[in-house]
Amino acid sequence: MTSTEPRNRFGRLLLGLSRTRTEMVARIRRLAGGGRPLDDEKLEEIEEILLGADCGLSITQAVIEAIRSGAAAGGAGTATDVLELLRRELLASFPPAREIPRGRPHVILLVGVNGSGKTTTAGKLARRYVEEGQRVVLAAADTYRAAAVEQLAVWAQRAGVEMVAQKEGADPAAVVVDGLRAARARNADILLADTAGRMHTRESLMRELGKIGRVAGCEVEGAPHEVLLVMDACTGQNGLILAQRFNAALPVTGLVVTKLDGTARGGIAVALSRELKLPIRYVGVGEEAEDLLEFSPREFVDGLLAVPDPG
Ligand SMILES: Nc1nc2c(ncn2[C@@H]2O[C@H](COP(=O)(O)OP(=O)(O)O)[C@@H](O)[C@H]2O)c(=O)[nH]1
Ligand SMILES: [Mg+2]
Repeated sequence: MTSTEPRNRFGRLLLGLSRTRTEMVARIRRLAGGGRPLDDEKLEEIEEILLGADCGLSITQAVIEAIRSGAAAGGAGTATDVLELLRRELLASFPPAREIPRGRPHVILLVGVNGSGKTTTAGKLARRYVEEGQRVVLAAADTYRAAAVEQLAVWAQRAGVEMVAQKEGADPAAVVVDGLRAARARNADILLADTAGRMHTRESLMRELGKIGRVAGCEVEGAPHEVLLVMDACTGQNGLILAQRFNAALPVTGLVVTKLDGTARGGIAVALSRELKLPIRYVGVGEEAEDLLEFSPREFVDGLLAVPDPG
């Protein structure tokens, strides 16, 4: 990190969303700027911009309809108007916040497809919770690859938390049970379990997820208290089906949308939350430990639509 990079959380969010913001907001500004009326051709372009940013069909259509009816009522249709409509529509897309049931230990499972960022997120969360003063145990329940355990071990060491693992090929549910028992023995507040990446189309792997959830529930009342589906922001609209399959195997309580820094299609976060009616718990905006931000709809929308820095 260079000394000129913003260190505060909103700064990190702004930085992480810069590609989407540049593509989407800068283009809308150019298009709608100059006070000329928004004719059909321009509306179509705005539609393309929003779809291109992966805002999804329903948000896009709602914004276009709102612009149309505003224009029909004699509205100016300036860039500021368009962005204000977009802001309102994006904000209205998020489901209401839910109460998260607390447990002791509080059990959090990270699930998702390969490479979505589960292990990294587990590490970042471990560190975050430790900084908040919580006692954390990590369970390395990705038993398919030895490298996954090593990767998590690095994070565990950095965060200074205990990690429970078994040998490659072990039953992931057994690792979670071990983790829970260790967490109880240490009087830990939180048990964070990383799991193997799985394709949502593989029935047996999806069943395994259900089993992990069930055994956790047998060990600790109400567990797993949180099942976080970790999704790469580049997943695109495909992510909807994927999420539905995971949710059917083990009810998902929230989303983590990672790699927002690497895409100009950050609208996907809003679209997923809207369509799945699932809250986003965290967003990933980089590879470092600090690059996992607690999600706030207002902050996210502000970060997405913020006026780009001049120069
Ligand atoms: N740029 C960026 N990279 C990320 C983010 N989250 C994870 N990664 C990277 O994505 C790759 C896969 O992450 P990993 O945690 O191993 O995925 P897993 O297979 O789901 O466990 C790694 O190189 C991570 O450093 C993020 O928010 N931003
Ligand atoms: Mg992993």
